[in-house]
Amino acid sequence: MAVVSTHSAIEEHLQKNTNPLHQIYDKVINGDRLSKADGFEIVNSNDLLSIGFLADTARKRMTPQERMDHVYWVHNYHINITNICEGTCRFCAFSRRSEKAKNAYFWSVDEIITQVQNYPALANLSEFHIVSGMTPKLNLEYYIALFSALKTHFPHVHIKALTAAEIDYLAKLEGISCEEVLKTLQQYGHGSMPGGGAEIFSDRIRDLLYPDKITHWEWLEIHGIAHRLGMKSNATMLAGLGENWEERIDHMLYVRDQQDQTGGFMTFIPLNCWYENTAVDKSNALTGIENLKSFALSRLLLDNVPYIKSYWIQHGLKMSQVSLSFGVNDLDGTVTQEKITHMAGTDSAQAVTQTELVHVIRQAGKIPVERDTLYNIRKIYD
Ligand code: V47
Repeated sequence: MAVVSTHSAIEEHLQKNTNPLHQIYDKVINGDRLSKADGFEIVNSNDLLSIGFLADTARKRMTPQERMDHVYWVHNYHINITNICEGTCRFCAFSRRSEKAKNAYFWSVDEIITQVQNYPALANLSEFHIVSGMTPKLNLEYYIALFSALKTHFPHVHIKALTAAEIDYLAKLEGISCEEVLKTLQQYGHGSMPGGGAEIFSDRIRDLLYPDKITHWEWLEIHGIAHRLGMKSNATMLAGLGENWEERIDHMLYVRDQQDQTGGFMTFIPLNCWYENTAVDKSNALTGIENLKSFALSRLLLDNVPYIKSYWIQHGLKMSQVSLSFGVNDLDGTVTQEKITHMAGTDSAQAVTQTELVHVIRQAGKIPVERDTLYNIRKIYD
């Protein structure tokens, strides 16, 4: 009996003119850009294995040969300086309105330095991921002091910090422009920006759940400013807020348009909402299949963003492992000390070890690669 590999069987199936995904297959093979209508075609299909094949083919097309099977993670450490926040986002379980609220906290620079010094794997650390509540005490002067101290004590660690919403807050607090905030912080070691604070780029959902947050135009503009200043950044999409597929597709296309203009996005990260201690209905949660379609769609639409990340803290290590066949090539990191998703009830661990990450990546038939924030390779586990 002839042995037919699953991949060649799927390819044969996609090559048939009668297959609704046939035109998308042609575009992916030719490297042509997919349209919004193509996005709908993909999400309306239940041919999950073909969708995975298309996304993986798109991933391969944009990956240099020598990195073809690489799956990345970074050895990082999260710092959430305070949970006191003036924001009113209804999906947030982390924030506290005032310092008097139960479980409210605010760390001093010295406290943070001591915590990091006590981190057992400090020598291997390559990234600080710093996002926090927005409160007047956390002003530009604080960040200058924090970044200076981090660079003095841990010069080998890259500072990825401050969402666009926090940059906007600091600019308003200090009465200066976002560009001035970024230029100032760059002088003290600010290396790149994380992709948080984007939520879902839909005015409908924003009006319902985060009416006080910066608009999606402002979010994109601030990332554009950072890119023009030579900084790299990431983009997230928080799903499970009651948005529909059109809103998710539009979100991805807004990121793609911005990337065409300023080119500084490294990674796109589809996030999943967790609902404990929030005002969002958990019936909005994405199913497993919707998650896989979302990963695949991100890879297929965002033809100009090099990496797609599954943040295992929110998707779980098992779903993240499967996502590696749906266009994903990054699993984020070791993520010590995460608070935002844990306060909303995620069932993932607080951190994983390198050994666990290497194991799940190898089991997916890929090559585990530890990277730094900017995707320079630190170690290949082949
Ligand atoms: O901006 C808030 C989201 C984000 C909840 O750039 C929630 O490398 C789920 O942006 N359930 C922070 N999510 C996380 C983030 C991120 C994570 C990993 C890597 C990178 C990167 C960025 O978490 C927030 C918000 O969109 N969030 N509340 C919640 N209840």
